[in-house]
Amino acid sequence: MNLDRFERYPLTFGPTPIEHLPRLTDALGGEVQIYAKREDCNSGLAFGGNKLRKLEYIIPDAIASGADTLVSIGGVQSNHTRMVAAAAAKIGMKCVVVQEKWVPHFDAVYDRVGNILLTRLMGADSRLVDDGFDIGIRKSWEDAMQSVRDAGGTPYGIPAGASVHKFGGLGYVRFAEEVKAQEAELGFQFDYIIVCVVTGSTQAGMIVGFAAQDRAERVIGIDASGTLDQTREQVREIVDNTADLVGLGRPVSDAEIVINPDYAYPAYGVPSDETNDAIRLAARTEAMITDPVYEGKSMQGMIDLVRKGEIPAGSKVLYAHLGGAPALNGYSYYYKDG
Ligand code: 5PA
Repeated sequence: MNLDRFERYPLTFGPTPIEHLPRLTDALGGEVQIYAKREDCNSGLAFGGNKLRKLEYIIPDAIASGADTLVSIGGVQSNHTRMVAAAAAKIGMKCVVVQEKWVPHFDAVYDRVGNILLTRLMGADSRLVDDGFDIGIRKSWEDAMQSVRDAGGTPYGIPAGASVHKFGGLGYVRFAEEVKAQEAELGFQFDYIIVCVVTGSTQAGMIVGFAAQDRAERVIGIDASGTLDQTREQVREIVDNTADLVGLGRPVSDAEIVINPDYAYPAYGVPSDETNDAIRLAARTEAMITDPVYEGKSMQGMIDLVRKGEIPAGSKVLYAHLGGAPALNGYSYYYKDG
């Protein structure tokens, strides 16, 4: 397996730090050591996050295609569309992003603040449409590509979350190699890696990368989509494509794809009381800011699995913090009292 043969356009600072979280560890009983890998601090581009690691392998293909406009899609508070807008600004391309009504959340400034504000600020043409949540290929996205062609431009399409793109899984294969190198420096190995999953390529890339180290089943995906079957199917597809692409040399079994559906309630993009409690706990113990759509749910999942003893005493856990904090601004009412 060799990632070096894929061209990578650097959008991140380099390897992300792994930090111990001693106060969160203590708050959860002190028997399981909690660490975080700070993908949320991975770049100076518009607050960074997991999508930049994926886009590093996609941007060279976009440039080689001769395109002049990146076209992508997400919800109103999509982090992904923010990151595509950032990459476009950085490489000097235009950007069109479709923002669908993925979330049944009603806040007067939801479509004015946070991610969408930043997206607009970076010059992207952000188009609000009424369609509901779906991680698959969308007509609104195909229409947006056609609109670029009709205007005489050359679009380069990036699907939701940069996931079902042929190179979408590569960034997080690299993450697994990076963790291995960092573990060698730390002098120990992590027993579990916790990661939020929605469109799938973050976890799928990790699964392929950790499968090469024979520990893919230690990657626990915490579903935040609420559409488990579709997410699982999409992860499976990206795992297979990515494994082929990098030459993993063996099939990945279903048992190596671990996704826990228990924390996605009440719906994609809507935090439960338990999600909000998890967000508060991480903020108050470690000043680590997680969001109500993604990382708050994986934080909730990690906390619950530790408290229930499903992650056994003595384990070391690596929480992959994938970013997403700007969305908090669209949910201010939940936190008006802290
Ligand atoms: C997102 C995704 P995957 O989509 O790769 O499974 O990653 C889930 C995820 N954490 C986890 C954060 C902060 C995320 O932004 N965000 C999407 C978006 O449009 O922002 C693709 C859904």
